[in-house]
Amino acid sequence: MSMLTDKEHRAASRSRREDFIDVRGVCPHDCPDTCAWIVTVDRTTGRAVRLRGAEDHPITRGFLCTKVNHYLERTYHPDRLLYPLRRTGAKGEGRFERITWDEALDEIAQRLKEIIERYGAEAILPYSYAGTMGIVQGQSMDRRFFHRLGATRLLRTICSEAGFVGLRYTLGTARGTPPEEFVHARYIILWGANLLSSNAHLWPFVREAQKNGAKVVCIDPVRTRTAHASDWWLPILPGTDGALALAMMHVIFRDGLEDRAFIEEHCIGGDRLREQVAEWTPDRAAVITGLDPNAIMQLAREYATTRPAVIRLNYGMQRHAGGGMAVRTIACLPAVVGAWRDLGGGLLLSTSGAFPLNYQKLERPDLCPPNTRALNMVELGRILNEVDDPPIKALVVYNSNPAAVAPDQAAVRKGLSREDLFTVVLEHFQTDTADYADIVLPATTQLEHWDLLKPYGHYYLALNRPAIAPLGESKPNSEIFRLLAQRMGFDEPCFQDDDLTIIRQALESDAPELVDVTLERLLEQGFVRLNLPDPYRPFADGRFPTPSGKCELYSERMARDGYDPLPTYIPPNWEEETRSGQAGEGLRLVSPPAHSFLNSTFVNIERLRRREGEPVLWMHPDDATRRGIEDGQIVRVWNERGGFLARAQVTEDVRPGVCMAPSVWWPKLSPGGQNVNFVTSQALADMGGGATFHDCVINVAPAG
Ligand SMILES: Nc1nc2c(c(=O)[nH]1)N[C@H]1C(S)=C(S)[C@@H](COP(=O)(O)OP(=O)(O)OC[C@H]3O[C@@H](n4cnc5c(=O)[nH]c(N)nc54)[C@H](O)[C@@H]3O)O[C@H]1N2
Ligand SMILES: Nc1nc2c(c(=O)[nH]1)N[C@H]1C(S)=C(S)[C@@H](COP(=O)(O)OP(=O)(O)OC[C@H]3O[C@@H](n4cnc5c(=O)[nH]c(N)nc54)[C@H](O)[C@@H]3O)O[C@H]1N2
Ligand code: SF4
Ligand SMILES: [Mo]
Repeated sequence: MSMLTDKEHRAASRSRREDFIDVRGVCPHDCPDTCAWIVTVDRTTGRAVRLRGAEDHPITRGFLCTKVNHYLERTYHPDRLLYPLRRTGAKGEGRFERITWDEALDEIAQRLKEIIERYGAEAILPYSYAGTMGIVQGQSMDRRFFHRLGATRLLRTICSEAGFVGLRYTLGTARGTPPEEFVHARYIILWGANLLSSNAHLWPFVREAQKNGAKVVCIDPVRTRTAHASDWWLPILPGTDGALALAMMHVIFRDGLEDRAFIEEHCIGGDRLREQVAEWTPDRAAVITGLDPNAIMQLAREYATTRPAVIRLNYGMQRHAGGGMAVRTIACLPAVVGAWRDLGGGLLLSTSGAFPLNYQKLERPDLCPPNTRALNMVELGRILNEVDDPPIKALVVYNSNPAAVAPDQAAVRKGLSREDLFTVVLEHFQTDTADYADIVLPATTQLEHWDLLKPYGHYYLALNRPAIAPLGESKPNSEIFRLLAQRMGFDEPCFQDDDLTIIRQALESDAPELVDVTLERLLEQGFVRLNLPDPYRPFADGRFPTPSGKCELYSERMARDGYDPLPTYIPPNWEEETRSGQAGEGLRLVSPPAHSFLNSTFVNIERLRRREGEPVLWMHPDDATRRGIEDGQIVRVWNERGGFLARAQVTEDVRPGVCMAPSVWWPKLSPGGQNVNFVTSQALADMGGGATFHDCVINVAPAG
């Protein structure tokens, strides 16, 4: 790795082996892979000189992705925030002056106290997501602080809530087929999942299965890298996956391909489901999904008759009005065909439900006054502009970049610009969000702090050791909230806990999965597999942790919560907008992860930004021609909420009627200062208050 200058290289080759030390850690990013890594540190300089994937980790298998291979470059980037800053220019302008930590913390504490005095603590809103997925830096001291404060609670829904809730209705938990067991599968459906870009460590297992004769099917409106590497691409219309799954079940029941024994023994509602899907002919689903009815039939038959069969569902397909119900419906498929019986069969959306960490201790929800209000992070624009009684007067942002990633940016920025809003941002870099801050606090990166990481794509818990000292005056989030707690006069002992104590507390649990999972083992080995059977077939003999103990094809709980208790189809919002003519000549837009970025992280790393090029819009030749757009031309994309500029990439790799914008660019590093989230909407999905980023109608025209 060329993290060394020439001079350092010469010094390194002179120095002795014992001058270097390997430190075990783990990638903090919001990615299912949670890779174990090894950092080589030059003891003579204290500098990290090399970063590599752990060879002995069964999922990481010695490699990191395109983005994190450049984590050292990010850590030592000349733009790293190293000192606390106070705003001197207008909000959003980005002019700041250096101040001391004491000045920064005193000012924050004083402003928060004034706001509490005048408006009550609910006028304060924390805003965080998964900039780091670490328990210490994002799910402990911070949560304690805001609970004790009595601040408005944040519903962290922006990514996975709709699908998570839908999955739980059917299976009772977020668990699934372990990634390493995909090698045994003979039929693999990648459903709204671009593995090669966003779940790279599952791919080698899929590839191995494919080499052994498995068929790999990719269901995605876009012919992604992953679709190219698959055997069959089904270019579905966005937000219509539920209809496809219903038609698959129609064919399976009609042709007698269901696993009657599994349904009888381990499911509830088999007969009612059979009746429900009777109307879902492939012809009907074809009109909705834009797929060929014969393809739907073939998919259903192959899926039901090839074993083991596994579905990798990812979160892209649930960012729609009916995203929760679609996941709930697809999650019925493996039970209907009995795929859970087989090693390498089943379904994987998330494994996060398998990690019963001690959240009571970590987050101390008991410190939160009863009935404290909760607001949905997807609606930040609405919250900052419309919520009253009390209005939000202080916003504390950490592990998130809402001025890039939240939908309906015009509303978000109008809110962030409010002169009466006191905003604090904990960051590594001067993001668009940090430009709106009153106070910016420099945070440490994963090389500089302790943490514990719980993956959502496999079953290995991992420990992160700090490898280097904090750069500049940066501090871990945990330390910043400890210091703020002191300033606020919080004297509960939990505000004194240091980071290793927090990690110990996370593991204090009687849950069987955590038996023998201890800090000592983590310190020794770096990562530990949960205490689960090996190999692990989560529902091979049923035992679904639902209220009935069965896979709930029919769900009493859903009926109680106001949903159809049976799988059904909830159309995307774009369908209504298109039908009512409201959308005019509108195209549908999806904006999934760019290969070289991680949400909005890494966009400011030159090497990765160069690789991504510039904001682009993929569109089908038919759609381009109709609008007089040529490949390579700059286009304006807009709807009633706002717009952005992109370079048209005219390609048959996206289905007609759909455009794709790889995301999430920093607005301030984009032409015109706007990104895709100026057109996405704050509308919520059907379940869990989830976001609907890919449920979006746009107009496109050559830029004037
Ligand atoms: N490189 C990279 N990796 C990432 C991320 C990143 O930003 N960059 N983000 C991380 C995060 S936060 C998450 S949540 C995960 C998962 O993030 P996801 O958003 O699930 O990402 P993908 O796996 O790329 O799956 C998205 C795919 O779904 C497709 N899609 C969109 N709408 C639909 C639909 O209605 N139906 C179907 N069938 N497909 C649809 C998109 O075209 C895209 O190819 O990835 C993580 N990994
Ligand atoms: N159009 C569109 N929008 C999307 C999506 C999409 O697919 N399309 N995906 C959505 C999804 S799935 C998600 S999960 C959200 C993600 O949204 P966010 O969770 O906001 O993710 P990032 O954009 O990566 O921003 C994380 C920020 O946290 C900072 N950070 C990282 N580690 C630390 C730390 O230890 N301390 C502090 N203080 N800061 C840290 C990083 O520097 C970075 O600026 O975006 C959503 N937005
Ligand atoms: S972003 Fe994902 S694939 Fe890349 S190193 Fe981190 S965990 Fe691994
Ligand atoms: Mo996400």
